[in-house]
Amino acid sequence: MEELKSDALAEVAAAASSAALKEVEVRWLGKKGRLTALLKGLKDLAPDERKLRGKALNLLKKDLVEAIGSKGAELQRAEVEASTEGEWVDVTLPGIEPAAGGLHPLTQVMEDVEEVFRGMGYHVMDYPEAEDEFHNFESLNIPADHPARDIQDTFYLTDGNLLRTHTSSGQVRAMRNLEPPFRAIFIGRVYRFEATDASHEHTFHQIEGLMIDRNVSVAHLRSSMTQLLAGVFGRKVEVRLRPGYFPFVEPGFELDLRCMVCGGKGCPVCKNSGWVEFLGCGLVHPNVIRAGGLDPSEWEGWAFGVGLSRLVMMKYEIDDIRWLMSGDLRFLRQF
Ligand code: FA5
Repeated sequence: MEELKSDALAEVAAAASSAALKEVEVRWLGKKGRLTALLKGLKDLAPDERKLRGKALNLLKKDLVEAIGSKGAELQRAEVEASTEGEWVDVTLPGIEPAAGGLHPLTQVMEDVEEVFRGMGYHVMDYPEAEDEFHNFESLNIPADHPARDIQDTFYLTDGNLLRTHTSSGQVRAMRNLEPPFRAIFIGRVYRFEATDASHEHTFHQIEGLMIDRNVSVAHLRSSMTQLLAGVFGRKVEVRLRPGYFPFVEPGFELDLRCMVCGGKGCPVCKNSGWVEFLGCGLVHPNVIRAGGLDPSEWEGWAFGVGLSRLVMMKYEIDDIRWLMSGDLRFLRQF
């Protein structure tokens, strides 16, 4: 029995790998293993001897199972250590930069414009994109038979409302919401059912400015326009003012900007004229003041509406307005 035990334990001790140990286990404890055979043979012995040998064999089996268990753990530890010995981490390697998004150029310029006007004491308001005819047209002195109401220019909704065609739709809302005198801007998306080209989109952004006070003049309007342009472009820009007709202002003007995409030489953005139509403005028509619930003999005002999309184009020299709403990452990654 002692010899058997020392044989078995010697084999366990000599096993150099988990696989070799497994073989030792099979050789002794497997179905046809040495110890298994001895245990099976017990049944042929006389009862007294069976009892004696059975006890000794079971003790041997217990010792062997224990020895195999602890040798197995030891071998496994060594094997894991050996397999990771050649592996290492270089903590000085530069990391992988996570992909980060950025603000759309329209949003960036929108925020710049808001800051310029907040600094001058303007309220920044937000009005609905889905509007009713009253706010988009009637209240602005645009009667039902005016061409701007033509079904071809306006996207009508099935419920009889429409997608605002300009931010001027907020003028009467502002007059009814704010206590005069006040100055406010409202920025947002507007929609027109029109053919697109390098400078025209069906969906674009405008900034509306509105000031209501006593004794308002065109000089106030001009100086605010100049401040807007200086604040947004941060450099001197060339502009020209010409008379313009909008039913909701009197007098009305249109302001053009020297095309910054081509420097005035002529390109598809300015349609080879060297100038880009940039904003409409004027003194608020008395009918609009009245629609806003104010007395036009006491209150006057001026208003302007800028094409924000065109402003972004001029600022970054973008040669086609359709890039702005394209969602094209090759374009957006440049900002
Ligand atoms: C208006 O929308 C008036 N509501 C502006 C206004 C406000 C006048 C307050 C007086 C007082 P107009 O349709 O011209 O006007 O558009 C104003 C500006 O929006 C234009 O000067 C131009 O810069 C821009 N714009 C007009 N149509 C488009 C278009 N399809 N795509 C891109 N920008 C456009």
